[in-house]
Amino acid sequence: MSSQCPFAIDPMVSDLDGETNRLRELGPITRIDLLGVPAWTVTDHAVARQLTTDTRLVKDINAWSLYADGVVTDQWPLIGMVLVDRSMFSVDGAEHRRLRLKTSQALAPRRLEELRPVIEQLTADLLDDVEAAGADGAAVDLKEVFAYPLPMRVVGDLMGVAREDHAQLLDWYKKFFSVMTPQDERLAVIGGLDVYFTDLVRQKIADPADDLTSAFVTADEGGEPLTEEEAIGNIKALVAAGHETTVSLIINTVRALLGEPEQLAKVLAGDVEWKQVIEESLRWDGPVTHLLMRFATEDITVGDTVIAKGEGVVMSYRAVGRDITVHGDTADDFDVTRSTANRHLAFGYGPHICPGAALSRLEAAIALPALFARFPRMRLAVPHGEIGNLPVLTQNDVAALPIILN
Ligand code: STR
Repeated sequence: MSSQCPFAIDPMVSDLDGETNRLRELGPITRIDLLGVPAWTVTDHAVARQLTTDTRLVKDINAWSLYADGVVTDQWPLIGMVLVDRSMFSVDGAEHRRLRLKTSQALAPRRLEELRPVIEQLTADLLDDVEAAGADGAAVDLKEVFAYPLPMRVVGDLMGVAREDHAQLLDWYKKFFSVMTPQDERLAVIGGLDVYFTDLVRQKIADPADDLTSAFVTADEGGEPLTEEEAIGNIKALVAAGHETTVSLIINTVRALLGEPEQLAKVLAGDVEWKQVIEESLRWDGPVTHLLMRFATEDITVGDTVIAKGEGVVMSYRAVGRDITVHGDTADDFDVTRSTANRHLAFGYGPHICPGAALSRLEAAIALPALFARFPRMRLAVPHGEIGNLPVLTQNDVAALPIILN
């Protein structure tokens, strides 16, 4: 290993801002320890752009020496983040473009306009649930009641996942992401997801419907269908990515605004656009803390650092969003009027840039104004500083957001 004492990422996420600052101080690319496993991480905007477009870094886990040599096994708590089926998330080059094509078509901004009324209705229904839960001044956990179900319903409809299965899926994914889940239980969850999505893909092969899963397995002008394994890999990636991250985008934005009443007032007065608020939230408190992982197929020199062939590289997108060379000395502040807000890499960069970016922005742009319009006197039920994160190392997951409606 290239460095003796890599910086250990705190699995309990007890001080995310402090950790982000320390990572940035360690340099543009630095050694970290991920629950006992060493890797490089990138904390710098320019280096992140450079390395997410460098074809010498690949997503295929077989290029990782620690995995190939049997040092990293299924006993590592983060194994599920890197050992995934063949899909658009784990393949590069021309095959990656083939695996991603139908998804980028289905999630193109123009196609998404058809979803707008659906998302508006889902939002209105969930706001009824919030109102019922918060009647008589009771504290409501806005995450659980509002932010959590919305993206799952949207991605579920898109992929053809039945509504009655959402509770089971959400429970599985909570266990999947939490570092506190005992490893045997996590592996059972991964097995359960595999059986679930295998059955779903087989059912769509037998009886295609109007959803993206069916599109994966149906031949059309776009060419050959994906294989069963590829379709399963893609749907797993899309359901996981499509719900967990957007929950955080919505809830972290609410948290930020409730902590800055003057900024919230500007937004509610129409002086700042929601679009701008959402970009600043993505930059400053985005859903993804550390994105695992790419692997070097040859030695790669970055400044005075050499990433050796076979080593793993993480993107610390939260640290990247705080880069002062891009966002200036106030990079650590949430500021809805910031002119550089949209220069974040919260959706990644390069060929693997999030294909769902426009969908998540659309969901947030519908959910947030509707929430504040319905409950304009909404306030936190606990002091702002008491709102902590779940023990999830890779994601920026607020534990709960208890609010009083008026
Ligand atoms: C979860 C487990 C699985 O079966 C497939 C995937 C692939 C896509 C991954 C997903 C994972 C975890 C969350 C990710 C998502 C892509 C985007 C999302 C990393 C490993 C983010 O949090 C950015």
